[in-house]
Amino acid sequence: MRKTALITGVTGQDGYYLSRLLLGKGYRVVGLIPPARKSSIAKLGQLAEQIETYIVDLTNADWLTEAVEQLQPTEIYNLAAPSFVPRSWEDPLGTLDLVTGTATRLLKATRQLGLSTRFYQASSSEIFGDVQSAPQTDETTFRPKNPYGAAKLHAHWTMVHHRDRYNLFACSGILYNHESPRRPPQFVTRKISLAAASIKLGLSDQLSIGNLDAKRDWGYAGDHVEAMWRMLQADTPEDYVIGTGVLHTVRDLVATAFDCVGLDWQKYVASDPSLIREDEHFQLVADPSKANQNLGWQPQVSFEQLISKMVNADLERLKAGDIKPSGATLKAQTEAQTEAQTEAQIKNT
Ligand code: G4F
Repeated sequence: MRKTALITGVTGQDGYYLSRLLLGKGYRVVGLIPPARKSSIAKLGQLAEQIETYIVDLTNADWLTEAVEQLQPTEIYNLAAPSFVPRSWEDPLGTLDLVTGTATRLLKATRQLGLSTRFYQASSSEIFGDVQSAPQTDETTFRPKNPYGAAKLHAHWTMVHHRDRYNLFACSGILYNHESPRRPPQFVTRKISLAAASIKLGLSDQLSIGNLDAKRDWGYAGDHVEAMWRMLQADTPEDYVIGTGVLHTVRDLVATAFDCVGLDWQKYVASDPSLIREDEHFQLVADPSKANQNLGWQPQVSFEQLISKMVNADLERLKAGDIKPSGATLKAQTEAQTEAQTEAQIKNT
């Protein structure tokens, strides 16, 4: 029988890559979309025609339960989140409700309806926060440092409690940074790829960046969604950290991106102290060996290939006039402007 996958956050980067993967495997894919974001389905481009949408307020338990009852999903992927970490300081409660509340409501609905649906919770390396050891595994102590990380941790424990108490097939993928040409430009990888492409084409002449020494474990979103799916195909529900296991600095990222377009980054990039996040001296890096051993998962796209993919996509889109170049004004943009630009930028990705 054809499997049905229900996805929250379907119009985001991961929603796109996961839907593409599942459609390729013959799934019926249904995206749960809040009424206010109905038009955002267009962000999925041609995939939108193959995905069913179900309009539902994720903060409304009855409505969400009705959706689960009607759709009877084989698998649920709970990806919805306001994923730009600094934003969570502006709306900690809204972040908690969307991240933790949605997970809780979906798990409760699955349990109450007596379904055997398999449940994937999108967790994040932000739950480790101020880590005392590196690399991290799913056994590492959680010490989140921001409302986003705290909300993701609460959702993680809620999932664990439901799994233990009600014997649900539920698991968390604790994902490290994962990027693609569909990443919105407020995230550092895309900010840099767009700037490198804009400067190469003579559309911009500088890039203001935060901490060049900040380090992250950056992987490709297309690889990471494969791990999500594999987690739900396993014999037993378990949690996994998913990352490349390799750390790079923002400086490496800038140098790699500018190298792709044959430019010396030092002529164009300046560090702006107002963009530096406080208290970021920890090393968030995955030990993906459990995912490798149990799921046979390993990243296929290297850091250099990822950055090259992103820079080349931005070059093409800028040449086609599909997106606006980055510029000195980018950092001063309001979030609403950034969002609007993002929608336009990814429409043809
Ligand atoms: O790209 P970022 O904004 O991503 P961040 O905060 O690590 O969060 C992403 O990954 C998490 C782990 O998977 C997710 F949970 C989360 O939802 C999101 O997907 O920043 C990456 C690094 C940080 O260390 C930041 O301080 O880049 C540093 N950085 C340096 N200059 C900058 C900049 N980040 C941004 N956004 N802009 C800068 O100018």
